[in-house]
Amino acid sequence: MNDVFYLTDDQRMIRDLARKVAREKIAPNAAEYDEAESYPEKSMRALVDSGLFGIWVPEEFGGTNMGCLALSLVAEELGWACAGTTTNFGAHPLGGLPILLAGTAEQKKKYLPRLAAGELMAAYSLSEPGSGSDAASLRTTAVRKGDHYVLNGSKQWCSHGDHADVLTVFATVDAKKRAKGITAFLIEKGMPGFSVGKKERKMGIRCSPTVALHFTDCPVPVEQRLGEEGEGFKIAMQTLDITRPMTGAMGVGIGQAALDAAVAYAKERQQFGQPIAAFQGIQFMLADMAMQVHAARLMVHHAARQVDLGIRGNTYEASMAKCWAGDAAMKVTTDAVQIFGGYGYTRDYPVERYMRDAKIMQIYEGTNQIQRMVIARELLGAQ
Ligand code: COS
Repeated sequence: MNDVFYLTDDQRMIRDLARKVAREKIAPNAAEYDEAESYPEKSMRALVDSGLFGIWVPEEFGGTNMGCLALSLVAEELGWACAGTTTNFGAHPLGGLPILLAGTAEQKKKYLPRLAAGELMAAYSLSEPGSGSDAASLRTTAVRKGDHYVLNGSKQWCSHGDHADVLTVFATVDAKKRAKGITAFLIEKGMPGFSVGKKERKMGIRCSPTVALHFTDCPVPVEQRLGEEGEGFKIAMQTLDITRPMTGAMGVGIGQAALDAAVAYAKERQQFGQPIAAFQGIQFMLADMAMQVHAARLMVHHAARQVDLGIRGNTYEASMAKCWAGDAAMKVTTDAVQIFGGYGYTRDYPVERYMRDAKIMQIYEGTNQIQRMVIARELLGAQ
């Protein structure tokens, strides 16, 4: 099988580094962290030591500025090893990119170098208990009082929020204005009136903490506002245009891991006097799985390269990549469990974890129904 021929030497180098870290340092501990639902300290330490946290940060702020395709290549490699750790990794650009997109010179200087070094962790918080897909209906309020805002409300489903030092949080200065009232803020851990709430008990990505955030009369200095009042929704969406390919890439990684496991098992498992790989029923399943993963990878790379080439408006392709790759991950991991038969349903083999982890790929960073809505809007225009 051919390697991805269009990668630059730098992209190849970063992919190979991520592959090495993923296979040597992350994969060996993935099952244990999943079983214990514990934070993957060793895996996260390996990521900090590898310098991978800085790949989306410009060089002037201490990063390596490798771009969206590189981020996707890394997410695929890490996703192959442990989707929970990859979710923790992905929360960092998700929370930090808004600073790059909309931050002042001071905000960039204050946060980006330390984010690039992995000294600070970032997270992103848009969803609330009552607003998920309809993100513009969020209810956390920000009321201006002199030189600060007062935030009140609760956020939900914040990936890695309890380990984040700085969080991009979206609140509204006027709920009646929907999207046009939404404003972004940089919230720091330990700010008075800000607390981390319940940690969810989840089906998959169990070593990635998913938490609620609470704001009770939380004073936030005006300097911590990101962009202007009312610009928050666009900042949120522009960020997702960059990170949805990365999320798709995580799905590609999980799918590839499931395919690799299924191929190996099919060659080894004997039934009716021969390896089950000799049966056309299994061969066709494996071929379909390979096509799903391959198509997903190409869609992810296409959407990511649009970002790197500075092509504005990759929303359509980013949604397609995220949606296809998430659906592919679910299908391929389900088929991998089927090929493993009863063994696949046990925790003795990794495919049941892959299947549980794949499910979130169809839900977070916008459900795949929302991605289809975005795609259809592009196709149909204003109705
Ligand atoms: N880039 C820049 N601007 C964008 C944009 C994008 N990708 N998408 C929307 N906008 C702008 C629109 O142009 C519009 O601005 P104007 O009124 O100035 O034209 C504004 O944002 C509101 O957009 P829209 O009218 O499309 O908002 P809707 O409420 O109809 O729905 C969806 C937007 C459904 C696409 C959005 O709410 C969404 O993505 N929901 C899922 C949220 C999500 O992914 N949550 C997971 C969070 S990460 S765990």
